[in-house]
Amino acid sequence: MGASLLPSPPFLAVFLFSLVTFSVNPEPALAITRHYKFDVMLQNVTRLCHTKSIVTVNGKFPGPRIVAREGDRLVIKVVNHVQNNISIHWHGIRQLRSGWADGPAYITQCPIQTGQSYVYNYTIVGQRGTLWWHAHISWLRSTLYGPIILLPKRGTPYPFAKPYKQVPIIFGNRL
Ligand SMILES: [Cu+2]
Repeated sequence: MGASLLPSPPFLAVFLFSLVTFSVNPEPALAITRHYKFDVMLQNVTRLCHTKSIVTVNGKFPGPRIVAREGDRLVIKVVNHVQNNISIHWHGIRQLRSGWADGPAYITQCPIQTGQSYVYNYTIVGQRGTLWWHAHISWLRSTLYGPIILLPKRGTPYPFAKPYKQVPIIFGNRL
């Protein structure tokens, strides 16, 4: 009598599996992993009729933009091809359980040495908007930087009217 009120074992197993799966990862199909490669290298750059060899990411100044949606995982391999030790800080990103990916050299990581690489791996949680990344060691931050654009989840509106167009504007040092 009392036993007939209990759910059958297979039903209970499916229910518990769903409960555990969806409480750990509520939207498994929506978030993706985005891969980037940052080659830190010297590059001749001309500004205001003046050419100078500077440290860049992928030969670009300002550096490449990172684009992700809220909930996405970012996997960014940084390879150091210059003579200086480097690290990259993902400015404003909340590093939840990924503090080792934050980037300040000698604080959360050893700097990446010449010829070495490091893979930054973190997830965007509860953030959208435009942030930036930059070198977090010595004077290298003066030329190593670029935008991080965090879009809302698919189907989630901006907390304001949807912009017609977006153009990141980055202020930096004159070379
Ligand atoms: Cu910063």
